[in-house]
Amino acid sequence: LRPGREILTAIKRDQFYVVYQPVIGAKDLKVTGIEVLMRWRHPTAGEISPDAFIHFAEAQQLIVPLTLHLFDLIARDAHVLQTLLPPGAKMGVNIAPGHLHAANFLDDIRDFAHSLPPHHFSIVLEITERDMLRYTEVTKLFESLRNEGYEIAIDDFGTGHSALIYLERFTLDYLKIDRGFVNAIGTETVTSPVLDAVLTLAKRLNMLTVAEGVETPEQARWLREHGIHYMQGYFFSRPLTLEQFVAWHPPEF
Ligand code: G
Ligand code: G
Ligand code: G
Ligand code: MN
Ligand code: NA
Repeated sequence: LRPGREILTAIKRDQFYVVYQPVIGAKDLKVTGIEVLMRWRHPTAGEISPDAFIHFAEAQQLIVPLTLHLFDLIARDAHVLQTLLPPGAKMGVNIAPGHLHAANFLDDIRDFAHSLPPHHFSIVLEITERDMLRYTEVTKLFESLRNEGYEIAIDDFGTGHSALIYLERFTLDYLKIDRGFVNAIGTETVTSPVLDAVLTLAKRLNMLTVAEGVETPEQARWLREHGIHYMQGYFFSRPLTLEQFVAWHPPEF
């Protein structure tokens, strides 16, 4: 299998599909939005990991057509998603650096926004911390995006390098705390001082916090007691196909 060469074919043959992971408000435990994740089911190779195909798409200069295809897939589902999510629901989409730097990025996001039912979804662009190093020249773009009402999340926070300087340089809306931190709650030590400090830092920067990879009720409780704003993870729900999302009910606490 040569994933790069096959990406365009796979788009044409409708081999990509999307899954949605609910994001839960920490106060009322209601669904406030979703993160959209892309999947590729290859007819012979089976499920191909997004880490692999996103990497290949970037290397082959195909990340823009692939992400535009993702936007089309979301638009197809949007009328159903609208019935499952409250007005103002956040829709988190992962953005690869190769797309963010493309000349048409802002237009692509506007087109995507216009393809959705009006006034229902609020688009959150998830940009990984490890990519932040390459973003010194995107201050203006971030400003334009935020002025037009799009929100920006720093994804996988805690896994990259030299990220703190970027928190001062850019105004960002959400800090998504990598699941590595969440995993450590209640295991390594009784307290989680680094995670505690990260939450305090986010508060000082006026950023909202999202905990990723919440797998147990103990983790959810710790996070809520320490002021997390939003949570997502297997405890609440795995990423779901649209069909599965329609049938899904949040866990009882
Ligand atoms: O293999 P797994 O159990 O993770 O599949 C989860 C769901 O993904 C199933 O409900 C299946 O219908 C859906 N799915 C798998 N491949 C495709 C695909 O190519 N297109 C769409 N739309 N859904 C798919
Ligand atoms: O989706 P998990 O289920 O396996 O995702 C693995 C990695 O792939 C994560 O880092 C996730 O952000 C990334 N990923 C999943 N879907 C997309 C997508 O549509 N675009 C980009 N750029 N990355 C994605
Ligand atoms: O990098 P990003 O945060 O966009 O990717 C999210 C990844 O985390 C996806 O691969 C998704 O399937 C995975 N994920 C979501 N919830 C959980 C969880 O509770 N535990 C684990 N181990 N992975 C999760
Ligand atoms: Mn993400
Ligand atoms: Na993440």
